[in-house]
Formats: sequence, structure tokens, C-alpha cells
Amino acid sequence: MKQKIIFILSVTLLLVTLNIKFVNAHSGDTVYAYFSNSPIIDGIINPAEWSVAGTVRFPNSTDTVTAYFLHDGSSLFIALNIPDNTNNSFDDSGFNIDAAHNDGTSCQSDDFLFRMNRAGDDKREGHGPGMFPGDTPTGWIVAVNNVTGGWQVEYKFNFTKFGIPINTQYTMGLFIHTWDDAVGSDFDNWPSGDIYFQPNIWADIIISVTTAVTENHNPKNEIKVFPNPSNNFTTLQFSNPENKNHILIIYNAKGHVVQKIENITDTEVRVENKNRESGLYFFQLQNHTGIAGQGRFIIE
Ligand SMILES: [Ca+2]
Ligand SMILES: [Ca+2]
Ligand SMILES: [Ca+2]
Repeated sequence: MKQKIIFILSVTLLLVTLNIKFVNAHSGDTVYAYFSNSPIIDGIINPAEWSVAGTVRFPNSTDTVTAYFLHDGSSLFIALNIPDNTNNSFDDSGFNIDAAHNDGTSCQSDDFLFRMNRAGDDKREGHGPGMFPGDTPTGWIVAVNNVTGGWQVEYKFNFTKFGIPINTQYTMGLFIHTWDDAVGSDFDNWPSGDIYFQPNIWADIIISVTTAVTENHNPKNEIKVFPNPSNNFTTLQFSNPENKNHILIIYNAKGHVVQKIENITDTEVRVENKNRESGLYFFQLQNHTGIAGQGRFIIE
């Protein structure tokens, strides 16, 4: 009993110290979760299923971890590619989500911590103040796989788990961490930091929950496509008075993504077709609120 009391006291002291260190240290980084078809949660980050994802890379102690974000109108999908080939079964990955994005200097009742180990047998969830993982997970699905040179984790969360209303844009706080058991370090965090309990350094994740069906019937944007049919290049013109950031995704007739053009803030984008087979192609223009328009063009 005496030992237990001492332990609690030292944890409290540690938190107080770190809270002082990280006061007002919110990174302000933003990553968008774009609308997409649902990826398959099998622990393999298939490039086609995550090709339109919002992507962020962050340094690990041994390499760089890549995180992907998507949503399908009812669930949030997050994948982590962790290039750690030391292959220790206790390696784990996880993240904290501040669902209400209400910051704070310690964990709040809306906050979650999720954790998954590389062996695939240690799925955990923590919730609310303290939130060290130990609860049985509910409302989410996760799969993990060892792949060449590292490992991959895919998560699916129902929006209801985070209290996200439908047909809205939503901002959450996010804090990712990985543990490499060979290195024995949990300093591999993004945006930055060295423990699980720091809402002030969380990044923003912005999620639009507008459904694709609504967008298809009410296209926000008439997109001009010319020349069409085309040979060497196709130009797309659209209205973008506020110079919002757009992403253009081009699919072939089989529905495979053949190109993704990011960071379009102009009202025009030119697509090079030189090395592309002739035939029918589809495109979708997205911004952070969802699908801004879509159409098709032909390459001769
Ligand atoms: Ca997959
Ligand atoms: Ca390892
Ligand atoms: Ca919170």
C-alpha cells in the first residue's frame, strides 16, 4: 500500500513538471482527412486505398513515420506506416485524440488514447483523465501487419465514438506516438513531445463529414474541361474565389487512381497526358469540405 502511494505522487510531479515545460506549445499543424471510399482494415496500406488521404510524415528515432487520414462520411480512418525493421513484438503505435478540440493542460473527459502493438495482440483504449490504456476497445477496428522493412497499422473509428455530428466540418486534436522496443524510447512523437499526456502540443485534424451522395447531386462547382478529347494535356478550370487548397484525383476507366495533384490554390490545373494510355478518365476535385466537383475526359 505504501509503495502505491509513492508511485502516484511521482506521476503527479512528472506531469506538473512537463506541463510547465510545454505551456502554450500547441504546434498549430493541420492535416485534413479527405473523403474517400472505405479502405480495407487489414493492416496493409494499399497505395490505391490511401491515395487520396491527407498525409503527414514525422521523424521517429530511427526513421520517418507516415500517417494517413481519410473519412467515408461515417467513419474516420487512420493508417500508420512505421519503417522499423528491428521487429520486436512489443513495439507499439498509438495516438491521442482530443475529440472536442478544447485543449487543456491535462487529459479531459472527451480525450482518448489508442494503442496497438506490433504482435497484434495488445489492442487498448484509454479514455478520460489519466487514460493510460487498459480498457477493452469499443467502436473501433484495427489491424496490424509486419511488412518488408517495417510494419503498418490501420484504424477505423465510427464518428459516433468521437461525438462528431454528421454533415459538418469538425476539428480534433491529434497526438501520435510510436514505441520502438529495440531502442527503448517513447520520444518518437508527433508533433513533438515525450509523453502521452500533453494536449497543448496536439496538432489539428480537420474532418469534413459531408456525404458523397449529397455532393454528387449538388455539385458546388462547374468544371470546364478542354480540350476534350485531348492529346498532350487537359486543362481543368473551376471557380475558386478564396484560393482554397484543392486536390485533384484522376482515375482510369477501371477506377484506379492514376494521379493525384495536391496544393492547387489557383482556378486552373493542367494535367499532362503524354505518358498516359488513350481512353476514358474520371476526375474528382476535393477541398477540405469534401468533393468540390467531378467529371470525365478522354485522351486520344
Ligand atoms: Ca488496407
Ligand atoms: Ca523495433
Ligand atoms: Ca479535450
